[in-house]
Amino acid sequence: MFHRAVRVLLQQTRTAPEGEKSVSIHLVNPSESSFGIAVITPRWLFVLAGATPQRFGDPHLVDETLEQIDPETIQPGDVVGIGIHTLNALRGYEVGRIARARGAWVIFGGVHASLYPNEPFELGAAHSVVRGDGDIAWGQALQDCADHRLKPQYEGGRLPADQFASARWDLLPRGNYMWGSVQTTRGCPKHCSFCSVWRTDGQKPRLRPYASVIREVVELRRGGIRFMTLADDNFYPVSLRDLRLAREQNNPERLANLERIREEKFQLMRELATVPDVVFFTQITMEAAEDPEYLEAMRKAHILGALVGVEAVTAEGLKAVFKDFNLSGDNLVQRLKTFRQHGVHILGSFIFGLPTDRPDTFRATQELAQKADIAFAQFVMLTPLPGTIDFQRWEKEQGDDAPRVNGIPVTRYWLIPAHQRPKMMMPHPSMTPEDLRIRTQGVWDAFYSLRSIWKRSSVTPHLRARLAFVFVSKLYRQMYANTGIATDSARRTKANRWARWIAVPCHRLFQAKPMPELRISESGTASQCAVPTGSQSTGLVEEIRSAASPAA
Ligand code: B12
Ligand code: SF4
Repeated sequence: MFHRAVRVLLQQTRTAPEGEKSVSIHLVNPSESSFGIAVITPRWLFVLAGATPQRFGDPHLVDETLEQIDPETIQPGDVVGIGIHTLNALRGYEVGRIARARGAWVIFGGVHASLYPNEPFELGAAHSVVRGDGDIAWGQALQDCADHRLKPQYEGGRLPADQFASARWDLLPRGNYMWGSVQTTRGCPKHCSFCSVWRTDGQKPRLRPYASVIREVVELRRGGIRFMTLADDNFYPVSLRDLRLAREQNNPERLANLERIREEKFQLMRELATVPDVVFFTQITMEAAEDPEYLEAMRKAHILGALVGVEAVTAEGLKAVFKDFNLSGDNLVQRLKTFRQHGVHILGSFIFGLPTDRPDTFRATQELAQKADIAFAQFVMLTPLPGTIDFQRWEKEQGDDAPRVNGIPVTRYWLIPAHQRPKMMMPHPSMTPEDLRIRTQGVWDAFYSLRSIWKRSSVTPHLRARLAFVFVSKLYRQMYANTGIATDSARRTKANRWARWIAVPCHRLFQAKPMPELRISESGTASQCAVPTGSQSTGLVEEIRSAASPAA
């Protein structure tokens, strides 16, 4: 609390250049639940801090997954930027109303505000909404606000990757996060029916110049963050199949483009491999298992874990979500095992509630998850997320007769308070929502029983790592399963308390000694945006061990 007060004071006393009114900029990541410690840094907060023009001073960053905003910190004339995705939009609107009542300018952004730009005005007391990428539009909105000509809407669009703002990791509060997050690519060429990424971020992968990625990674590691997630939608944007098809279609232009993207990924991984004492985690499609060269490069780059969207274990289920590039049955087990054989541990993501699911799907999924040697798993209930094909279809089916809770149609379920929100939105042909919920909870229980976790933890090299594995498994389960699926508020509160309690030892296990001696070489600084394709690693990272060289 004391540290927070000092931080706020420091930020408020930082004055703007003469002639400009000194206002504070606040960026708020809304959350209903606060745990004191969070697993992954909400990247957008630090990126928008990086996108905030210097003349406005350092923004005051509030991540409500740590602690909720103190309204007293907002003064009349301040600007409050709120980033929302669908599931935290309701709290975001509450924060917007609080900020406006304090006399602040309220600007919304993020995936949900981009999809529903009117909602923040209707419910969140917004003055303005930024749609799409905020890296440049945020600075424009701030300047317009200072010039008293703030527009109601800004179109951030999809920026080319060399215009992505870098995160301001110097503003990262020490000791609150277990994992940092660095994005290397936006966009995904696939088109899964339950996912909005390919529609909002586009199907053309936008790869950041590797030098700017490495600079962020080094900065985080220097500050003592050893574990980092590469927050890409899909770390394998070009598959061997894509290359083969381009060759077969005799399309040299496409082939050259795909080969360039692939080479840029290898270049990045060669550079990541030079960073000492780090562990990365990413999200990847299952197709990567067909590509041993790629998996080997991942291992060398210290990418030791990846979320793989398995979604369904049957061919019919995969077809239902437009993901028939995935495998099913024994082939699926083999594919998932391949990652592990190359030293990449898997967090398998499974969806329950597909129309093709039957009561025996739950047990089959649980057995497959155990058989495939995956380290972690999440079992999510099919939720139609705005911007997806599933949502469009479902909304159309519901028409004007959608069931309502407190007068709110379920097709706007994110506006229903969490404790009253139906757990299963899309009706299933043979199972009731409660049936689906109980069976899903049962699979979480079985996969995360202490006995199963302990057995899986044997993949770790030593006792400390094994303990970390156990704690993280339990934390993951508490944060995502119990709070997400539980219906009654007592269970949610208990799960939150548990998560808070486990988060403390977990965090200690993830802490690492800072490495101030890490530097980026001159060549790295000089080659900022250029990506020399086909070249070997230029070795941007230098570890300067000499006591004589002061930390920069
Ligand atoms: C990494 C990631 C995670 C990680 C880390 C989350 C974290 N702490 O940051 C993990 C795995 C934990 C996670 C969890 C979840 N995630 Co997630 N996640 C992502 C992913 C792949 C990248 C997010 C990221 O860091 N992007 C980099 C930043 C810089 O980009 P950005 O957030 O889009 O911000 C830019 C703009 O939107 C804009 N902007 C954002 N905020 C603001 C605010 C203002 C004021 C302005 C001006 C602009 C602005 O400017 C930014 C810079 O251009 C996205 C996919 C995606 N492409 O965004 C999904 C995504 C955001 N996740 C999604 C979902 C659904 C979830 C979960 C609900 C899944 C679940 N069932 O549990 C949970 C929710 C957890 C939570 N409470 O936040 C959905 C959200 C869809 C929606 N309609 O809301 C996405 C879009 C993926 C998808 N499949 O559709 N996620
Ligand atoms: S689920 Fe994954 S593979 Fe499918 S479109 Fe979304 S990001 Fe791409």
